Amino acid sequence: MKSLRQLTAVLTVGLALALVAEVASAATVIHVDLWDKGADMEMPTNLKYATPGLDMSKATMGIKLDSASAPAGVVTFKVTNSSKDTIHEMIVMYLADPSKPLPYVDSEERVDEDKAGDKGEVSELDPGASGSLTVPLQPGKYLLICNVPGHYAAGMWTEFEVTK
Ligand SMILES: [Cu+2]
Repeated sequence: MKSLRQLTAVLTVGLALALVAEVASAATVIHVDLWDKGADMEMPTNLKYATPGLDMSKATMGIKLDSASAPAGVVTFKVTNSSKDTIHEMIVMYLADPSKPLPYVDSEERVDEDKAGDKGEVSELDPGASGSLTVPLQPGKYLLICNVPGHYAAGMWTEFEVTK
């Protein structure tokens, strides 16, 4: 039978390990703002990711982050649609090759989500609405996009990096 002293030592070590596990599993929180300049603005059609000569200052809608990176592990995206009149969403896309554009369906004016490496989404938020997504992410480059028709090409995407 263990002495009280041994038992106390075992309990202390156990508690310390539990605390370490708790800290390691805590999610990094990223705040995401889905913004636009209003539904009456004419949307650009040539601002897709990896388009040569991009001028993102022409974007009429976009995705703003309080941090563009997170350490590998669990990430929680807290997403707010700050638009007055337009539905937006946020999809996390893994960039297998960051030098290549995402697969795009011209007839639908949307990224091909199945082919592109979809890691999860907060879909179709009404103006003023919020939602969240918690997802484990491996190190690498990602793109956060809105895939409402036309929005991605109007500049509604942003880069996000997961570090080791
Ligand atoms: Cu959008």
